Parts: sequence; structure tokens; C-alpha cells
Amino acid sequence: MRIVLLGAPGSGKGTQAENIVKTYDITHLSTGDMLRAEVSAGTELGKQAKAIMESGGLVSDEIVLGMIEGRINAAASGFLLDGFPRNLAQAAELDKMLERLEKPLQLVIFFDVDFEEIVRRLIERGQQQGRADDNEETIRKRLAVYEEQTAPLIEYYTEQGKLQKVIGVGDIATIGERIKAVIEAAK
Ligand code: B4P
Repeated sequence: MRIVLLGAPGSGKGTQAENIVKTYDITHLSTGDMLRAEVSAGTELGKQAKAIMESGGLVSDEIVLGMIEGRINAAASGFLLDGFPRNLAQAAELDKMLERLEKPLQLVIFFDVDFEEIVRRLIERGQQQGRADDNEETIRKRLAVYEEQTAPLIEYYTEQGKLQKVIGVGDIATIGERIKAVIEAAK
């Protein structure tokens, strides 16, 4: 399976991704996790990304595309993209990349969650895990960036006939069942 998880920060993509990749035995590709690993390893790329991430902005397309291409190539049994693409330029590059590989996307799952719930979740995560970008000011900025740059992907993938919406509010297991139903229908 070749799947994209689309949704605002804190909509549950990372949480649900863990179960999906286990169930379907596909590779989990989270650009957020990759960037955080670069930051904590103190690499040159991580140094460039750190301040942007802490301010709630998007890291440059060049950096993100450079990180993801080889990993998509290597994911022979399928992949789950989590947090990528995040704007129209990334989506267009992804389409080109997958066309070259003759492995087009099959499904885009959009997590529908209201912003009030998102702010509540991320503030709670900030208190529990201390992630630098989970404070109220940065969360507002991330949501504004999402609305401006990422939300247009809903229409982009709807036009391609690949988008399925899942209500992302409720308990984690129930949302997991909704997602499973959507994946089974797309197989
Ligand atoms: P990400 O790591 O993608 O950060 P995120 O969007 O906050 O994570 P996610 O949405 O997966 O969190 P989840 O719902 O699982 O990106 C971080 C930064 O990296 C970006 O701001 C950007 O700077 C950079 N970046 C990443 N990708 C990029 C790209 N492609 N281009 C440019 N820049 C990029 O979890 C949220 C919380 O909700 C958790 O605490 C979880 O426990 C909780 N939760 C989940 N489901 C729940 C439920 N059903 N009910 C209650 N709580 C729930």
C-alpha cells in the first residue's frame, strides 16, 4: 500500500501511523521524526531545521525532499507518509517521483479534527513531553501555516479521486477502526 496521512498538526497522524504500519507491514516515513532525529544528532541539516521548527514554520522543500526520496525508493513493500507532503510544491514533486517509480499513491486519509481539540492535545503533549514546538504561541503559528499551505492539499487530492475523510475525534482505537475500513476499501 502507498498511503498519505493528511491533517493538521496534532490531528493524530503520528499516533495512528504506528498501528497502520504494523497491521499492513509497510514503511513509516514521518518527516517530523526524521527532522527531530537530525536536530538531536546535531547534524548540519538539523542545525538549519531547528529554529524553523521551534518557530512553527515549515522547513525548506529542498531539505525535506532530499530526506524523503531515497527512503521512498527503498520502501519496496509500500509506505505510509506521515507529515509529508505539507504544501502543493511537495505534493507535485511527490507525484513526479512516484510516476518515475511507477508506484502512484493509492490513498490519502484526511484527519478531520477541530482546532480547539488540537490546541488542547498539543498543550497537553507539551506539558508531558516538553517538545519545543508544543507551546501555545507556536501551536497557533503551526495551525496558521497549516491553513495556508497544507489545507489546499485536500482539494488537490480530492480532484485526483484519492482523498478519504476520517473523523479524527474520539478514542484512538475507534479512529483506528475507521482508518482500517477506509484502507480495506481502497485495497
Ligand atoms: P510533525 O512531527 O509532523 O508534527 P505534528 O504535525 O505536530 O505531529 P502529529 O500530527 O503527527 O502529532 P499527533 O497527531 O500524532 O512536524 C513537526 C515540524 O517539523 C513541523 O512544524 C515542521 O517545522 C517540520 N516538518 C515536518 N514535516 C515537514 C514537511 N513535509 N515540510 C516542511 N516542514 C516539515 O499527536 C498529537 C498529540 O495528540 C499526541 O500527544 C497524541 O497523544 C494526541 N492524540 C492523538 N490522537 C488522539 C485522540 N484520538 N484523542 C486525544 N489525543 C490524541
